[in-house]
Amino acid sequence: MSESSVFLSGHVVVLSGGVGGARMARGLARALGNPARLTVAVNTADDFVHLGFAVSPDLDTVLYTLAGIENPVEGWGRADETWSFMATLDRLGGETWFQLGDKDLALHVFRTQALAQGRTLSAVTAELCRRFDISVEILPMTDDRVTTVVETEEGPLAFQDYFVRRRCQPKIKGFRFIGSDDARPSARLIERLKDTALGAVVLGPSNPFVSIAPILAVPGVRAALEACPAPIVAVSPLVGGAAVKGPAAKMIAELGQTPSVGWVAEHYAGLIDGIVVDEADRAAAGAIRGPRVRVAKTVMRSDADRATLAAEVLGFALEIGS
Ligand code: FO1
Repeated sequence: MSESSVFLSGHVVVLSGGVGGARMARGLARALGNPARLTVAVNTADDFVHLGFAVSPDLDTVLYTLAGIENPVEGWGRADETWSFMATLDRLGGETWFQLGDKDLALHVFRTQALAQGRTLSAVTAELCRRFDISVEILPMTDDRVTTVVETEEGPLAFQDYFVRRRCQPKIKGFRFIGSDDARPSARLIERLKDTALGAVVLGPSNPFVSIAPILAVPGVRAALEACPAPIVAVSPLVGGAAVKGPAAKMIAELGQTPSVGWVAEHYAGLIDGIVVDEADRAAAGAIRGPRVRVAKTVMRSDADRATLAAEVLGFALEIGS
């Protein structure tokens, strides 16, 4: 781990959705040495009520990953899971396209009950951090309802229908974040972004359309980012024109554009001060105009990889900020 991460002082905020963002968060917590220096702002537009349960996939993926109990293969759901609930529901003829393990189910029941009692998603998330002994601050982007609708050639699809039930097959035409105009951003997140103690903001290697965009669409968030004095660094979710995980490259192509690190830099133009790209994109990096570019190993296969990449990102932010 390069020593420069030791010298980046101050607090770090990472914007996260999906598995890649959660893994980046774990790397940053480790590279910072003190996890209390990290805040994860999490996309909640994937959330939905399923079988009567309030499910927050991106929040749970961050919780499990920071607690080190996530399913290491899928990245979502829990390790050492059992599936009695799903097996029995299947025999009853219930919906099983969205896999809910027995341990995972307990969290959905807990959250559903807490929300029904009038607690906010932020309060429930803070309680879960305490329960899982997580000292990283995990913030839902908003406590209001924002819901991603994927416009496809077959018509509008709810996010989990598109992502899980249809396995991202339908050609996309666009995205809508229902409710985002009326959503109030997490007050704590805005506070963090305005705090002079902020050392860096990281856009995780998450899907730009369905993980990062919903966070930026919450009124006040983009303005707070544009006004924040700390460097903003994006980690490219694409390597060699392909997504490390998920449908980002397919979505970009279906919108008639070319998936590349240049596309990512352009997509975040005006928002980011730097972009970290993989060694595979060293040549393409030369053509990037606007943000500064750092070439590093961005494919994370182990905790060591995550911490190393995080140290590179923090060192890059330090270099930009100085
Ligand atoms: N993704 C799948 O591809 N199949 C599933 O059955 C599935 C279940 C699931 C349950 C809980 C949870 O927190 C996430 C789950 N995911 C599943 C992943 C989820 O759809 C995505 O992680 C996010 O919505 C987008 O990153």
